[in-house]
Amino acid sequence: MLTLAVQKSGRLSEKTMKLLEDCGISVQNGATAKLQARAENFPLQVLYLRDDDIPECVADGIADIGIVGENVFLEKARKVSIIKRLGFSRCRMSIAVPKEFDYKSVRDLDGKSIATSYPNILKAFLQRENVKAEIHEISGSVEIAPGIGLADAVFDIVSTGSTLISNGLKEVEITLQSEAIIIGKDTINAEKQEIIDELIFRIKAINRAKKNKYIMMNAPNEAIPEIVKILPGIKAPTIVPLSIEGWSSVQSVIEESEFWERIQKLKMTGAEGIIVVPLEKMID
Ligand code: PRT
Ligand code: ZN
Repeated sequence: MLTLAVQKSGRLSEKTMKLLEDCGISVQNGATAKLQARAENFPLQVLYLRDDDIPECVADGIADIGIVGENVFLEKARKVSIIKRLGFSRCRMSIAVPKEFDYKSVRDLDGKSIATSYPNILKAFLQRENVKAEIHEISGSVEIAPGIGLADAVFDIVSTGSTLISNGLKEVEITLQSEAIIIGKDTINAEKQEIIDELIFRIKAINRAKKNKYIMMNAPNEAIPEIVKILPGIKAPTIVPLSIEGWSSVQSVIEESEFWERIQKLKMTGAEGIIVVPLEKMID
């Protein structure tokens, strides 16, 4: 049995639960569950915690792995490592100053005070940049600090940037990009490692499917050699004869990023009735 620590309720919880569901793991949701819940069809127990407690819980062995924002993982700096990047809850950590502040470079922060809930990440950044600024740690509503005279600048999570703007601030330094990650200890027993491997295998299949689409079209047989060149597919496209003489149905998998460019080329070959459908899972 593997123990996974996840955020009980917050910006990570919905996508975390959706990920488990997509992996075919049914477990009671954090909103209704108590501290822990056992998955019905997978050797997994889920602990619902505040995100700030997850790195420590994993480091202490209370949970074997955890899902947290990279920002929290870096701030807490526990003896745990990144097992898998998950690509959701993306955000950045930035320094922002009042919009009337004539900011030219990081040197302008020398001698200033910066309010943050992430003192360790900020400290590392200031050291790297050789800036001597005072760090003012506060636990929430960081963005109001300059307005009430508590600090000259802020260091906080930014997603759309609208919170900064509505508080009269402008983003001047992006110090890191963050996404949800799975963290774990470096040493884990073989039985648990096997469960982690199975979980990662399923996550990869889901992520691969998200990046690809299944494409089907009808084409005159003489256009097929050209279409095959445009659509390499996983191995090679599937070609099935249609009931109309001289026509076939061509089916393949295409990467989302190449999608529009290839569609235009396919149309030029004489392909018709092009249908594109999302994929759910894709196994190597
Ligand atoms: O209760 P608990 O301690 O578990 O949760 P929490 O309140 O500490 O964290 P939560 O749920 O707010 O965020 C969890 C994680 O989501 C963070 O650690 C980040 O990794 C990630 N994340 C992604 C974000 C955002 N996007 C985000 N926009 N976390 C916070 N925000 C805040 C940001 O600080 C700003 O004040 O949302 C506000 C709106 O952002 P803008 O830029 O879109 O206006
Ligand atoms: Zn938190």
